[in-house]
Amino acid sequence: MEISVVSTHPYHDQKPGTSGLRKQVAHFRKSHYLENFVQSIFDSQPGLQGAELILGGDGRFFNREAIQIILRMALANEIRKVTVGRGGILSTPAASHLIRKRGAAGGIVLSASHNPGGPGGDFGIKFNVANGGPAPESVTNAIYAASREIQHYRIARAPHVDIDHVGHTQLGEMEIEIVDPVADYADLMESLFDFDAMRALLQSGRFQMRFDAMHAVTGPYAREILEERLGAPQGTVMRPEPLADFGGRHPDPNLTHARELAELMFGREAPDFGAASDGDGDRNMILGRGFFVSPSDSLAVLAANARLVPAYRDGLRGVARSMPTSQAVDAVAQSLGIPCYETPTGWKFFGNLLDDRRITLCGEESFGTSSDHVREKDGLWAVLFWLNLVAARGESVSEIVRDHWRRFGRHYYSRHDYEEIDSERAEALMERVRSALPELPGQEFGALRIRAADDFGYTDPVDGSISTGQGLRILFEDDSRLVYRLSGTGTHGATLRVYLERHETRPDQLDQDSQFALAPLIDLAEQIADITGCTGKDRPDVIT
Ligand code: VG1
Ligand code: CO
Repeated sequence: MEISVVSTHPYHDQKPGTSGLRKQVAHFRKSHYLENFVQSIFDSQPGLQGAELILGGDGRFFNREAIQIILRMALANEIRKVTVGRGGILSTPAASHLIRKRGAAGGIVLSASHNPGGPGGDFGIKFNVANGGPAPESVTNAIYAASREIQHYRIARAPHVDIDHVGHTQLGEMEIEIVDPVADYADLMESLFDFDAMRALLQSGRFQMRFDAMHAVTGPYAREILEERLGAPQGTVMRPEPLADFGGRHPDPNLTHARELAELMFGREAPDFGAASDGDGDRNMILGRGFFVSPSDSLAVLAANARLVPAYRDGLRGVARSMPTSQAVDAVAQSLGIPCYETPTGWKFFGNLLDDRRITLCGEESFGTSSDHVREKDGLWAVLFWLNLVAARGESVSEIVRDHWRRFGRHYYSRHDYEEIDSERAEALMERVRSALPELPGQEFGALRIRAADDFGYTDPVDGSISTGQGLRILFEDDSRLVYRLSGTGTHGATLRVYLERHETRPDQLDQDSQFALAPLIDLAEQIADITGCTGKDRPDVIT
């Protein structure tokens, strides 16, 4: 097949963020924009030549078009084989699993996660390496460097590839295999959890659940696993069909965007268990009847109860959390006598710890949790873990969490997001707080006394790589924390994230509203950073 070498010019904005390159669809459709980035992956990763690549996405607008382009570029760049999820569908954790299972050299996942989709929405592309995990910074930096120098890309003149039927085809020299996107992943889940106990729970007639797939990628996965393999009634999965625009909503599993589920779970006829996942299937929200499980608490509860799940029966080697995630899991690790690592935000920082077998579970406050079964966060895995716990303990979600708080105390936690702020103003705010850090230790604000303040940096204990500028931390003597960070996934201006945490052990103080329990810290966050003055916003856009 004829190969074209097309002249192009570098774009200078192709630096991957927290999780891949994310831009508005219109931006991705600029001439050669997608092609430049894909060629930069191939140019900077010579190990892909002659090897297998996994390809799929969350089904959002432009997914199918991008897959056709990438297939023709893969052929022109001498990839031996591309394995594609049928219909172009692969959730992020399913892609991670396929890379590992097939021994592929890497994978390309087309997703902008929880960002809205459609012609006016966002698109994204992530490259995962041979361990199944997101490319580490050394790799994303190499891709970025290649994108700044690119002069040509290679693409084959090839016919349109049918990606809607399972099977093998040949595109010139390259093999293409279209696979069922769900089967391998569902088998993996079945190998980890006690499906018999979960099936008995779901079919007992005294337990009801709902899963909101948000018209995103997890619909087919949740139907197969929950409704087919576990026998939950039809209709357990809400909004199950993946849509190119997610039905016009943000596929973001929180109480705002999973509105119907939230209304159901906090209503009079609430089911026992509710859950949701995001655009690409790597996030999870867990709800009990009238009860929201904070993602940081969720990680801690899973760690404390891991031995109740077949895959983790022998216990955990260690755990890790991203820096802004609450210290609830640290308390569990301490009681289990296992190490707890603190990494920068983003799943790529867990990869080495998992590969080096230092940790078994890890998670982030942003509704992300997973284990060593893949190298990505995994939404449905977390939902199944919770179902397994509920089945094994015979207790409700809220009973399990309240019992946890009684044992370990409660880490009141909240994240306040200020979205679409002017980038220069956001940088200025961060710079002002950064320069005030040295003065802060020792200062007192009411009952809060600052113990330390720094700009978080991380040295990877496995390969010694260093990542700096990962968030401004203010630590208090009572272990409360305040963190300021700018998002690395947005596509409109800057998003300021303020993370707030306070540990409470008094038994009669464990059931407060988080915003109320954190009020003094919330005031202090404003006082230190003058958020209102800088952003013109007197309240956050999103509170989780
Ligand atoms: C956010 C979250 C982070 C997560 C990342 C990717 O990043 O805070 O914890 O790893 O999204 O998740 P940021 O830089 O915007 O804070 V996903 O599900 O969007 O791939
Ligand atoms: Co996601």
